[in-house]
Amino acid sequence: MKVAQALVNAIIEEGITHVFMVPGGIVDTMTEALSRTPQIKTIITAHEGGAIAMADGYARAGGRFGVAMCISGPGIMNMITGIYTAYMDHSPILIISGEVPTVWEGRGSFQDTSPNGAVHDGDVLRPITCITRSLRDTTNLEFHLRAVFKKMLCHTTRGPAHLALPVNLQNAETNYRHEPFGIGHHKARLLDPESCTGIAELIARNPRVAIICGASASDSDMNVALPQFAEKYHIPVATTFSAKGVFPEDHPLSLGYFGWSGLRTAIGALLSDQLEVLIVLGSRLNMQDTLYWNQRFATLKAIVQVDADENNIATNFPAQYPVIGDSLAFIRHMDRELQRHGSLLGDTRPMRQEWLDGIIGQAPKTFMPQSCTSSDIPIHPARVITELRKIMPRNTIISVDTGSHAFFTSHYWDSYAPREFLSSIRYVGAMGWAIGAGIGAKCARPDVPSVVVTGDGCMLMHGMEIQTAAKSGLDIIFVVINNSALGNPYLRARRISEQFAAMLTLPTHDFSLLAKALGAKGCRVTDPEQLAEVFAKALAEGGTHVIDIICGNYPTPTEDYDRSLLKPIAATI
Ligand SMILES: Cc1ncc(C[n+]2csc(CCOP(=O)(O)OP(=O)(O)O)c2C)c(N)n1
Ligand SMILES: [Mg+2]
Repeated sequence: MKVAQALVNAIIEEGITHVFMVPGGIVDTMTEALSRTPQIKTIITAHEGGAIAMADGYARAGGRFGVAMCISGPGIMNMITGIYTAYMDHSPILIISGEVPTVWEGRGSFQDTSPNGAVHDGDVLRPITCITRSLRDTTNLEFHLRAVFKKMLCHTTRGPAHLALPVNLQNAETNYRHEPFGIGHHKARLLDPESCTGIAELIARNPRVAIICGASASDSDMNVALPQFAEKYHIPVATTFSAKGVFPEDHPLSLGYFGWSGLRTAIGALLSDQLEVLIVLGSRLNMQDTLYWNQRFATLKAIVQVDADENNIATNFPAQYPVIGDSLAFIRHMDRELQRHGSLLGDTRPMRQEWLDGIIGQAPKTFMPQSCTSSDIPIHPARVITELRKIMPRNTIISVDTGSHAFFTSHYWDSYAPREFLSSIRYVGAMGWAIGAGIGAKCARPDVPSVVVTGDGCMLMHGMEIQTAAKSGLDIIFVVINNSALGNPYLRARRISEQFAAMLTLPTHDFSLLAKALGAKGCRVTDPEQLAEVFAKALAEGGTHVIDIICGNYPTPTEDYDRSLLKPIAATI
């Protein structure tokens, strides 16, 4: 068997169903092997930037890993932004690239980015992958593959892993058989119970406790255990932006998400001077998760910070109770511990409820709730998201792009389970990512309804992937918040000058026509009263839909609030 076939077999063994790629001479052998493999659907994308975002969306929605393939040189370079995004968000992706035959290396051959080429792909990728390897001979195939899979999946190093295969080695013979890496390899349920000493007493003595769940906690599959734990001890739960849905956002104990464009209830509770103890599950407490490192986090009585990677603990704020371990293991351990303090926690329940009533019961959980029913023309994005949420089924996977539309979407869209709200706005936020990610998510979970919310600027960057969705027959609704502007910078610019704002406007493109040109169904909406009907029709019809919605540039739900927080920071930069 050829090495190319052995690698394809390994991907099948791991239960992966899709490979996203752009072909080229240097990966012809691999591509041909895929063409003979009915178990894997190979999606040929418009651009390698789309392929890597699709592999990322596939990994995030599916919970395993994604596979992206490309040629050396320009193929890899086109993937850079997507690889960097996956690296920062610890999204596991196997990136396979070809390389020139080893006898051509370093001799001025076309697309030679081998270790001996003028530019080496591995050198470029090293800072943004958890591992990069170039196969030098078949003897070490097993060792290199083990290293690549292990680093890609292991919970401390998880992320994009790169394997380069020179053409002659893709064609070389091997008898390698892949042993799949079972779930135990990357979902270690480890916890250091000693580090939990004293936490039960702390919670029992300080009734105003809240939990904030971050992105890495979503790997712990806590969707059943966390609500049970919260209900049993009556502890409210917020999530960060990137962990939206890890705790159902319509649960009576949900505070919603905290951070940029966060909900009034989450911001009210976590920044309240009554809060005593904050339990942080799987967040590094970075800039976004703490609203610019809000000093309230430094004045709490105690932070209990739980993370499987000790490097993430106490990096931004002191953690009086550092816990190294998995969030689900922590919840289970604390449940056993707290049972011993049951009556004490039961006694403090009314105090917690009174505090919560003051926050949750006070007013709607969103800022500017009136914009959800706005009849304004051009349409208000809050109205778009409100109508969309009403039509789409509860378990819809939504992929959200980067721009002001992201803030409207996250604010007014409720998610109810992990892996159903996909966004790259934690560290990177590259425009157009969600278009590919939504396609990958649909491939990973074909039975779940899928929607992408993007902007007109994002469409100009990666809208060509609409053709990938359409030709693959995928049921995806792409909602374009078409505000004729690079809205996010535009909103800032218009506070400064008309000339500055004018630079950031865009012509009003008709993305419904683009959709039709690319083989998808397209329509345009200008009246908010049409939204519900158009969404319902697209959902019922199936297929790839692009709904181009003419919107205005309204302030984002927390624009004024965010600016008030930024003011003291702005003075220091
Ligand atoms: C690759 C990339 N380039 C630039 C930016 C900076 N940026 C953030 S949002 C934005 C405009 C997005 O425009 P659009 O897609 O129309 O969304 P809107 O803000 O109008 O909703 C820009 C240029 C970015 N995040 N990513
Ligand atoms: Mg725009």
